[in-house]
Amino acid sequence: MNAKATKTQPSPVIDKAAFKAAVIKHLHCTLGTDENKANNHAWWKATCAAIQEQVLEGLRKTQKSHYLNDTRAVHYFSAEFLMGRLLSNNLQNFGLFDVASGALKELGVEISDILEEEPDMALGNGGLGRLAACFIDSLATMELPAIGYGIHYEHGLFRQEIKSGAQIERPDSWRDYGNPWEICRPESIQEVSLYGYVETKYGDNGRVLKEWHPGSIVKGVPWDIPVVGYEGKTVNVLRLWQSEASDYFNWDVFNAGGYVDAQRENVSAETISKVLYPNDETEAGKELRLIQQYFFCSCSLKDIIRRYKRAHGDDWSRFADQVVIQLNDTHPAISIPELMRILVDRAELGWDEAWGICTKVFAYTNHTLLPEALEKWPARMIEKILPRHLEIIYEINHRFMAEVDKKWPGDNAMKAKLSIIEEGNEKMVRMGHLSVIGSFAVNGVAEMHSRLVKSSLFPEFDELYPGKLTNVTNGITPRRWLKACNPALSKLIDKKIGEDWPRDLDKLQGLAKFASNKTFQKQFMKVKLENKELLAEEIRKSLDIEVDVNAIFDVQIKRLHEYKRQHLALLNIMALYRRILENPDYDMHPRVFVFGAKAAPGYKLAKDIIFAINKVADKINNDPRVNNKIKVAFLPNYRVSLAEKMIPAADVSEQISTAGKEASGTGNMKLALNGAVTIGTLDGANVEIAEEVGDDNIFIFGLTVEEVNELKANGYNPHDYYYKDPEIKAVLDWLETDYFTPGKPGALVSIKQSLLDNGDPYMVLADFRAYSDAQIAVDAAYRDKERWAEMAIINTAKMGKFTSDRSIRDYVERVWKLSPCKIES
Ligand code: OX2
Repeated sequence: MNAKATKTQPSPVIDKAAFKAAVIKHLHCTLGTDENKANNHAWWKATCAAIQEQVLEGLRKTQKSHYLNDTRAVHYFSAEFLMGRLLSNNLQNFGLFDVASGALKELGVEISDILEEEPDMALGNGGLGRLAACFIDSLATMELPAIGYGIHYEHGLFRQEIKSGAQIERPDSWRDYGNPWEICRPESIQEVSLYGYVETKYGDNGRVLKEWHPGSIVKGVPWDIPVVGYEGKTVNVLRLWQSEASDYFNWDVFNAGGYVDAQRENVSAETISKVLYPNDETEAGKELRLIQQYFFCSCSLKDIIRRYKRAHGDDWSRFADQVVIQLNDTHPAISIPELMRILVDRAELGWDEAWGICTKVFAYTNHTLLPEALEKWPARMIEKILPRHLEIIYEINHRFMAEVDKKWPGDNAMKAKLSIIEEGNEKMVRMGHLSVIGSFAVNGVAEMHSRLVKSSLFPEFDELYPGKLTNVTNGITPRRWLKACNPALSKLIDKKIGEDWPRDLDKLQGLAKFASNKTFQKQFMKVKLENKELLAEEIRKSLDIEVDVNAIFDVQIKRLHEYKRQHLALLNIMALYRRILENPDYDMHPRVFVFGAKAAPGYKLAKDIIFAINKVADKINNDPRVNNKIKVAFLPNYRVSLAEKMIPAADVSEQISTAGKEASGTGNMKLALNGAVTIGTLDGANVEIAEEVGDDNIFIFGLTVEEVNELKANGYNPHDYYYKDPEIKAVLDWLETDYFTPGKPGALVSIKQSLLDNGDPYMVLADFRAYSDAQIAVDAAYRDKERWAEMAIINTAKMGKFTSDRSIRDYVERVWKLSPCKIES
């Protein structure tokens, strides 16, 4: 029996006729074309313009209400926002998707075609940037006063092409033909200082005054992207800064002489926001990257202060009541000394008062324990670009060292360990330490990760500041990751449990009681099959590979990184292939392994793994002996809009990182929400997913963190596994031949080398057998159609916890202390 459908879908603000008229008006008046001439791109732009009328109306009302109520707001500082496409979501949020679709149909246009015209806004690398995008969606939906601050990159994450199996990077140009959503705000331009030197002066009563004489000044031009909440009530903004040359010429520095050469080394203003650094989880230590970070932090802080002053003048006493700033990783950590500089040098507050404000304003999210991702900047570099900030960092550290001495008197080793400054050949500034010291709250992104942050990354900080370190488990927006990307499943769920799950995802729990209902199982799996047909079509178009939609769709989508272990999946595929060659009757349900992954352009082994997957795919897909039991499809240019096609079609979700390495993962949540069953290690949020769905509805395998550490401590030797397990040996040796790369033996050998000669840093061989066995268990489970359907349904039903609305609620309660603001119409 169907639950009574509660009607809480956003009700459309305009009807079909009005929407159609708006589209035509924009076709004529905004784009200068007409219905006969317009191509899909023009229809897309006109449709965006039509909905943008509603968006801007909502934005105006929201800003007015926030201003009149003088609300406390959260400012989400992030170097990355991976927004993807906006049209479909904006339509959904205003309840206008069906209206628009109907209006366009009457004009002879298919909405699905025009949605494809929109370039992804790919201003981020992966999970960290997408998390920021999900969070601002939830903030708007929950009617919380919030603003996202970031960088208006001219080029987002590179476009990936695959040529002869290898990744090629091409520039991404998401704004080439104009972006219909963004609004330039020249009235809010800010200026940012760089380089130069610091002059010490003495004011009245001997007060030391520092004056920074910058070597150059650049302009920050803000572009606002409206962020529409579900049901369209609150429309917040994402403000992205673009750099431009300012007309300022520093006569002061010029006249002092000797700076001309230094000036020549400076990066030109326009370069600052030119391109997103494509390294996920690696810190490149490049000067331009530090400048990018400072650039957007400085612009954003000045913007916040301008707004604060409009209401409170020079009275700083309420600043920390009105403003909270969340630092998305350490990328914006330079904000801490920047706010100190503004308060001490500009507002002339005493140090203690300024520090008191600062440490009530900032909160910091840690996303990783990987040492290569923990940012450190050479003190010399900071001194060159931001001479005053280095002085301030030293002063913060000096006072902090006194605190450490109080707690651990005379313990110099402790001081060296906790200092913001790492001494060595080259003095380095540890941005993580600066962030922990300068923030009132620090969080990890899943329970297990936060536990490790406390116990292994920052244990002494936890002792020094009890209660500062906390957890907020990540989440994903169900509006994009179910409602918009999987309309068929959404409609089925609406029918079964009502329509209010997109704002209250715990409602999905109501599906659990139908998990063993045969009719519902059939309906659920029919939707899955339709989604698999759509993905099969995509695979055919993109790769010219035919896949069987009755096969198990096994999906691994994420950045390519050794710790994520795409090569573990590859070894298993090769092992299966070998078993089939040895025994043509090898019993397995047909499976399609689908990959999507970009490698950082400078990450050689990651690129080698992509190459190997493609080469193995070529061979297997074209080997008649395999008899279509295995297909391997590596879909190029993995991005948000491609994820939206892959996720609804997945049967199996691969989450196979080495335990302790994946802080949370969010793809794991998206896939499970869409009814995929996870095969995974006890890592990151997999642990919490397992708790929610129960052990019977997930395939957990492999070493635990404790076991990984123990094995490492006892001296892990991958050769033991190579010699003891003949299948491992055979598969690794296979990589050395020219079987997959005819005429080019050794083309895939780097993978074998990393797993043997290089010590297998992520313990792929140690987990291989357990993984392979777990895959056999998956195969067996899939053959019981009803049992599988039940598992898939339970996965969807139990994902309530992982809505980003819950994450935001946790932040609001534990960190931000914010209240919603109703928008007056
Ligand atoms: C990622 C983490 O690797 C991933 O586990 C997590 O889910 C995501 O952030 C969002 O919290 N760069 N990307 C990440 O960390 C860093 C650093």
